[in-house]
Amino acid sequence: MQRVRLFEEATIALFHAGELPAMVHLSIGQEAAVVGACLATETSDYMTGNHRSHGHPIAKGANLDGLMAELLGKAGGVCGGKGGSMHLADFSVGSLGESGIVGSAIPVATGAALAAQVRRSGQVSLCFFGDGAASEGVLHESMNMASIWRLPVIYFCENNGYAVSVTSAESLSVPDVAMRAAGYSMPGVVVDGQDVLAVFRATTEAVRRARAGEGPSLVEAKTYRFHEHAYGLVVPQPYRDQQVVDSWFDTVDPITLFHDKLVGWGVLTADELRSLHEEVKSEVDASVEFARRSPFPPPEAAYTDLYSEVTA
Ligand SMILES: Cc1ncc(C[n+]2csc(CCOP(=O)(O)OP(=O)(O)O)c2C)c(N)n1
Ligand SMILES: [Mg+2]
Repeated sequence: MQRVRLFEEATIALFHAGELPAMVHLSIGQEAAVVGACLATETSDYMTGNHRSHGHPIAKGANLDGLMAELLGKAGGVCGGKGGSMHLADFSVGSLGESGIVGSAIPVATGAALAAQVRRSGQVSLCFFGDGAASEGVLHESMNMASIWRLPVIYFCENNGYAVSVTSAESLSVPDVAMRAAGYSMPGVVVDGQDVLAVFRATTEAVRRARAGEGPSLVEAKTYRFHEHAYGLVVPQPYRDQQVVDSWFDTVDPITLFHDKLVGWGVLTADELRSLHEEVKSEVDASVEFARRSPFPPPEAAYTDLYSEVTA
């Protein structure tokens, strides 16, 4: 969770320094949902994200250097600098990719689950999406097919309460996205998205089910987006009380909540947590330096990676 948080805080600094070629969608506040879910999978399992997905490959184990260089559009980036913040993919950790088109990775994750089933590889596919995407047709078509074919997929909704400025109460026909699982004969559970262990437990059960051939599940983590929809974006109409949002850092910060638990249980001391923080900070700083040193891709690179190489 610290890796995700500090990586994203570094992107805020890069944005202000004018080094970031685009806006970034931050998952600050949502780290427990991101990390708790990924921890329930193996590195070899598949994962897809969305536009708010720096944390997903990080939690899946991706090296920070390649991710940071990708955000700066550099050749050393995990996609050669051609994808940027919203199109990270790192096959080495099962991260199949993300996209700025809301909902577009949902059928990709479903297809990956079908491939795993056909190959009997034992892999599962973890599919992240938001509350806004939960009302797109593509999720419903995917869940229907996954249920009929008992595909090993975990549909994981990070319900942060908003799709840009539209509240989930305004856009959802049901109080919980998880209720929609009933329409596709799969379990649907709501979990406290600020509690990393609760998310881990709920996702672990969904992963167990998927691996046992029992089919897909839907997990909904109720969480909070602490920053604006995209950092640097100004939404002309105020849609939430900034004082309330600011108070979330004191009341529902998943890192502070887990920190307090670990200290309370005597698992780690506050000093040990501070040095962990410093260790991660150095790792993130090193990734920024790596990204800065990496060159931009040459113009000819525009003509490569256009088609996949089909291997036997
Ligand atoms: C198909 C599509 N429709 C609309 C948009 C514009 N858009 C970008 S992010 C977003 C909101 C997505 O909300 P949600 O799924 O809840 O994810 P969150 O941003 O809250 O993480 C919208 C409408 C888009 N990029 N793609
Ligand atoms: Mg949302």
